[in-house]
Amino acid sequence: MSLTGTNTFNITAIVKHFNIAGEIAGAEAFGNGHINDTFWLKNQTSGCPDYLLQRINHHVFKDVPGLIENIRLVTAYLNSKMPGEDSGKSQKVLKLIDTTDGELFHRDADGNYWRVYLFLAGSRSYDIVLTEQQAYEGGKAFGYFQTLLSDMDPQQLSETIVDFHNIRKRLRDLHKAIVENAAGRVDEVNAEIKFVSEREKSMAVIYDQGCEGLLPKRITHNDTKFNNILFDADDKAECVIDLDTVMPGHVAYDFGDAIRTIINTAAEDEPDLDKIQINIPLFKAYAEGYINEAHAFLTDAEVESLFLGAMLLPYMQGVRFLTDYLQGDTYFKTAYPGHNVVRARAQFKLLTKLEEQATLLRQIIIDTVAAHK
Ligand code: ADP
Ligand code: GN1
Ligand code: MG
Repeated sequence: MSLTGTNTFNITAIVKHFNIAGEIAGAEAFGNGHINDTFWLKNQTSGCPDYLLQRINHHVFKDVPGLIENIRLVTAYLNSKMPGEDSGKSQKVLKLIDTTDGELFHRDADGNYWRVYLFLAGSRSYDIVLTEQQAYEGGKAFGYFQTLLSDMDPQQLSETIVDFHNIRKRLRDLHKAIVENAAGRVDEVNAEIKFVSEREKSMAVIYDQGCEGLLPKRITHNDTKFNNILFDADDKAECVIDLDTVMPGHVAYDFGDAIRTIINTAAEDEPDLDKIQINIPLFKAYAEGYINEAHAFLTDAEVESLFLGAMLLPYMQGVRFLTDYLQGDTYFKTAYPGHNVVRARAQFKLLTKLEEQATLLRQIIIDTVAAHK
């Protein structure tokens, strides 16, 4: 087996634990995810599929068996609701491969957790959205995903990361990181800390409305970064991936995180802040795709919350990157020492741009929903 960028893991030994068809020719480090380690397993036996091997980050996901059980339940539910391919509406559902012990993950002697998915051949994901069609398709994909899960009981799923989108908790974590100053970096980020403080009160609305029972908890994806959708060769959304955070949540978070990664003309970690502009046609296209699918189940309060989600998610993501920077880069994978603060600054610049266009963005959502009444 040829191993490219696979680090020190004994991939050959790990792969033996899974019920894989054919012979794997090699493994290659794959994808741009910030959390898990992903490897593309290439099959050398004709007629047998490729696979995707992942080491699940168990420092981030403390209960891996619970996480895998969530994915098993959600993928089974999606499969039971997905119409046949001839309906023209079908998307693919991620397929977990079982182990020779009949489990859906393998724990190795070093305590690492591994899982294998069927590799969706010929698909691609986008870190930066290029066309309105991609944005529209992305909106449809996440809207459809939520729609299919809208009558599944959220109580069935465990919280794979507690308080994941709780902005009050994220701000408490930031304040603690400032006080502790573990990496000695606080003095470098006074401007960013001020930016965060100025917006603290206005950003808690969704969380507070959720606590008051004004916004329903549904089964949501919670990591709707655009590269968590796979597209086919015709740029049709083929599959929603990265299901580790599928758990009870609010739709505004999914809307906001997708917008965060769609509307930005530059990369999430763009160091040149002048390159960070917003692309409003892509916002409109995503909103149309999403609302076309989801309008039937959204409450009025949820519709109102979508705009707030679009403002909150870049803010919360900036807070998370900043906190990780202050704590010494222990959560997100980084490529260089200042990576997390560059990411935080890029998110705050994006938020500034969104604030400038707030009235227009809110109106686009209102108009899109009104078209369905
Ligand atoms: P992370 O949690 O680290 O972001 P993901 O599950 O999103 O990990 O996977 C990382 C990347 O691997 C994705 O962005 C996508 O490009 C690719 N990928 C994930 N699942 C599949 C799959 N089943 N088939 C093909 N490519 C995939
Ligand atoms: C992480 O795993 P990935 O790269 O799709 C993170 C998201 C962040 C994102 C920022 C479990 O997503 O919450 O929004 O990085 N996932 C987790 O790029 O923390
Ligand atoms: Mg991902």
